[in-house]
Amino acid sequence: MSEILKAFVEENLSEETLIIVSNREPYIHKKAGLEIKIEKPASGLTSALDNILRATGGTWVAWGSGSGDREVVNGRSCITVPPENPSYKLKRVWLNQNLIENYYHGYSNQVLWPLCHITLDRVYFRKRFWEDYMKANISFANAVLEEAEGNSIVWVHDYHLCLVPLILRQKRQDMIIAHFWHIPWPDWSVFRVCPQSKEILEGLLGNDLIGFQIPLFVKNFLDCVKERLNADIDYHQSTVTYRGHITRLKAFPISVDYEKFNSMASSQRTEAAIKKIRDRYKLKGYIGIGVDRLEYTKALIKRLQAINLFFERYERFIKKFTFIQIAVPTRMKEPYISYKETVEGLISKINGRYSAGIWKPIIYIDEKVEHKDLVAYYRMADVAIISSVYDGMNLVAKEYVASQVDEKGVLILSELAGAADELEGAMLVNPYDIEDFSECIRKVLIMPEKEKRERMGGLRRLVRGKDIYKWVSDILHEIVALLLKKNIKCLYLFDHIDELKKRLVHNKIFLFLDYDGTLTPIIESPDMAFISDDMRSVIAGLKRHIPIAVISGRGLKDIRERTGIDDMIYAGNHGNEIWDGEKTVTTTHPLRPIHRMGAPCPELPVNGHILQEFLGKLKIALSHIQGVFIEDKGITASIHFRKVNPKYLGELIDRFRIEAKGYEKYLRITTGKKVFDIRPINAWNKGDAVSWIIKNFGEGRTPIYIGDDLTDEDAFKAIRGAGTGICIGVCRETEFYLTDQGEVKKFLEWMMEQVS
Ligand code: ADQ
Repeated sequence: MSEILKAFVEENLSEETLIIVSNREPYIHKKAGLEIKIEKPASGLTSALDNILRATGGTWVAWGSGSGDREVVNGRSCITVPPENPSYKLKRVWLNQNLIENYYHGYSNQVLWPLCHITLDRVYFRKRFWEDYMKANISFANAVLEEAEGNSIVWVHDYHLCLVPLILRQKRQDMIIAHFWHIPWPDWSVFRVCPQSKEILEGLLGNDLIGFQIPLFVKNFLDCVKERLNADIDYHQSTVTYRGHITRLKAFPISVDYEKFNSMASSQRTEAAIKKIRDRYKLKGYIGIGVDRLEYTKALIKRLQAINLFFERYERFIKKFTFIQIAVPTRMKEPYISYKETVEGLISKINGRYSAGIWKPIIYIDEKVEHKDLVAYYRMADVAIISSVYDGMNLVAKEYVASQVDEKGVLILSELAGAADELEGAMLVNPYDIEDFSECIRKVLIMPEKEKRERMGGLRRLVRGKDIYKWVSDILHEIVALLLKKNIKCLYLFDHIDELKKRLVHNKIFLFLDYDGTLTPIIESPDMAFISDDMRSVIAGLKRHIPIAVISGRGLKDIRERTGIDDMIYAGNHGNEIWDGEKTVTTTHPLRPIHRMGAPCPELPVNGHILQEFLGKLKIALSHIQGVFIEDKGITASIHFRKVNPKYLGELIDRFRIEAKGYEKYLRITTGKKVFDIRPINAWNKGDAVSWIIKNFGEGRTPIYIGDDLTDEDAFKAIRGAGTGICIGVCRETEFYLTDQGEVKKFLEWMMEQVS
């Protein structure tokens, strides 16, 4: 998989350099007497990203937190890593003691971390935290700018660096900036607690792309933007347009290096290690495992309470079940110091209560265990317990699955961890319900072998198919799509009008005009969108010299009446009904011989019926949301929601999505400007109509198509190479753009001068 990723990067990103920015560094140099030792932190984030940069090369910008860090870098604060096989550059950002206290331990860990994990009583805010958070973010952004080249792609990580994207954007408009948010994003009722909710959201909206772990966090983020900022939100496309910049949001569930864990766990070294562990602790019976940073959100206390209750309720498991808790101390400050003490106190209490002879119920290892050694614990454990009260993903769950080469273990997973979204086959628990939790441990221990294997087999297939390389590759694909978009060369037409002039043989033009958004502005009520008299008379004048067709998603009758010019060609219903100037015509598409006429098409009885059925369901599902207008145009339909109060947009999209499930096979649903357009999957689009009209009424003529919407892109594509597309607003599919309907009129007047 790593090779496939490498090939993808070489093919698509060979001109670009990747810069990863995170708070934690992947390699820490620590002084140990006269020596300098290298450590790798235990966090999921760093282990995942190190793998990526090893494969792609590039730069990693991070806080130089180690006591020996300054001694090993060059004059630009850089060092190449990993030490055993230098493959990329690590650039260190230096933070003084105040910044460490206020930016890291303060704002990051006492405000954003507990806030996003909905542990509001642990949120502790001081003004100086925020001031230094801003300063630290500026330092990180400056370090990026020192290393960035013209073609750099910046990939920022996590909650420590929310302001970096906006700082970079203000300096470099053209830079591709993506962010991955590793922890949960809470809903607005929680996020509003943040005194800097506006600044945090604005900082993040400097990104082109923000990745979250699961769709719920995407939705929560959009809701927060909706409540806090005056931004344009497209729930269907998951984009936010704020101050002219578009940010795309998407869920990318992070994963682990399946092959690495699988092969480490299968090795003879691991088999020998398992034997050693069994001998050392005199292990008999079932084994449970917990592997965590000593972090309150991982809810070790809830887990221990459940284990305590388990032994209290099911005494027969005394001496028959041993739980090994491996916990690496983290962020050694308050509240973590007290948390560690509470955890250790509870373990002593449980061990004091149930120990029998040399057996004790909990073995506690409070140190870091390298992955190559950790796999032995994972492989030998009959059950792994993950009890987070909230968690972005939780990589331990996936590491356990990847290491379960004998497929006999069972994963108990908190339903509040992001991993629960994907890991079907895990036994889900609510960590707050310790009775149910303890009962779940019992169920797992007595579970038939067959069921255990089936569950673990399924889980392993899942994690194998969606490993860390798939995660990276999904994000990089999205970044490449952004790159393509950024490289669009759509020119302002009036700056290049001579270029167009040279190309046109004036009386050989065929002009195509979209209606809404092109001839009329987009307004709240589509039924009030009428063409101005001025616009009408320019078109009518022009029509005397060149053929013109108006192409619209509206019904044919509607579009003819609104435009109000006789004796002209019209295509309504996205090209599915065509009027030749005198009558509705029977069309046969040159490429797809589908016979199509005004009334529901005879070749599509099923689709016709399905559209009506879908609309019927939508009418019921959306009936309580004020401002929705369902426009049934016979062959196609539009759901307008421009008038819906932004507060209810989220609900509208959710309900629409639920109802649309299963219909995608038959119906093509596209999002326009505050509208969903619904068409039978094999119905014509505007491109089909344009091709047919040219063939039948304008052979040899050069098409010019002016449009503003996603549905016009089919037409732009259809005339590519043969004619000229003009978009209202910059777009990917056309060579030229105009800014608004006033400029369309100006252009038509210019045409008039050319042809008359
Ligand atoms: P974490 O909360 O740090 O990060 P988590 O997913 O719980 O990440 O993974 C922890 C990592 O640390 C695992 O790779 C595990 O093996 C390792 N680890 C834990 N205890 C250890 C020990 N005693 N010795 C050695 N290694 C140990 C955040 C989010 C998560 C999200 C990750 C990745 O909070 O929800 O899954 O980022 O995006």
